[in-house]
Amino acid sequence: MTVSASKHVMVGLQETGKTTFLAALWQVVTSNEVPGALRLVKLDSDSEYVDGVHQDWLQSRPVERTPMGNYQFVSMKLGTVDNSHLAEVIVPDLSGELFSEQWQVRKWTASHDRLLREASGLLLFVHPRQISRFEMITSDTGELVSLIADGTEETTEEEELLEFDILKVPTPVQLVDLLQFIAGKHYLNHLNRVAVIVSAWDLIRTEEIAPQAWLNREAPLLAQYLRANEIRFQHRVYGISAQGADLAVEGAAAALELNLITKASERIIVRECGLAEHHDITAPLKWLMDAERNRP
Ligand SMILES: Nc1nc2c(ncn2[C@@H]2O[C@H](COP(=O)(O)OP(=O)(O)OP(=O)(O)O)[C@@H](O)[C@H]2O)c(=O)[nH]1
Ligand SMILES: [Mg+2]
Repeated sequence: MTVSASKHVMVGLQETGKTTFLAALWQVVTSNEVPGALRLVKLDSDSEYVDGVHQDWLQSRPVERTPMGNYQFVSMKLGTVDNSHLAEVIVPDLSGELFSEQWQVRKWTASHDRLLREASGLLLFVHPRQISRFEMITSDTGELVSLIADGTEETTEEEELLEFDILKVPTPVQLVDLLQFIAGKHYLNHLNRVAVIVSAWDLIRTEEIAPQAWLNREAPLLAQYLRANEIRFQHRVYGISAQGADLAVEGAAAALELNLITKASERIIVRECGLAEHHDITAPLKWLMDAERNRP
């Protein structure tokens, strides 16, 4: 039997759905509820943390935010159903603040560096409500730009100049920077697959848009960076609702409805290119593992 040891890292800014994904993943890999999904072979880390977030998830409570400095490693050996392939998946559940801090100070920690040295794939999280966009250049803004260029645009006293705030830079710029950080380090060349997870897909699915098309529209810089750097990073975009519904807005009613679903894994909604919606939240991990299996 082939035993590969691929490691995959979850990255994403604050509150982008990383911990909720982990809780839903735990349900799927331990329950046998989803045909064809990866299953848990062994948990190599303390189960207390993952059990805790899983309990919240099962009871349709939003998981707690991961505090800064809380470096939770969840190390699972997952296998395909026929046992023909096993892979070790280490999913460090890092606080999104760590990534924001990296963006601000332009450094990452030694432990983060060690982790990336061992990883071959990234799960890059984008949350539709947390994405801060660029102002698009419309015909109106185009006119304004030419007025400014001519020097004919006058500023009124009421117009205040805003101080530059690095944390207000649009999310896609921060994510591209994160990928460029990795691409700039030759010793991370083996980290060459990126599964983009558009989380909270329940907020988007009624639009009937494909995840890649959504990324093109909402985060064009990131989509374009990935397209232009296909040789450095292969990528796929997945729309995933790990929670199954919007607990923040729909609250108790949504929780009640989720609790009625007999197989808890069926709360999960996964949308990937060319396939109908399904519940296999291990799909992006299978794709990331595939690169490892195909490595010469
Ligand atoms: N509607 C909806 N909301 C979701 C989903 N997954 C996560 N959320 C919400 O998104 C917010 C952030 O989720 P977390 O899983 O805590 O995100 P995180 O990336 O771990 O956040 P940090 O630990 O703070 O970095 C919470 O309010 C969740 O309830 C989903 O599938 N659907
Ligand atoms: Mg978290």
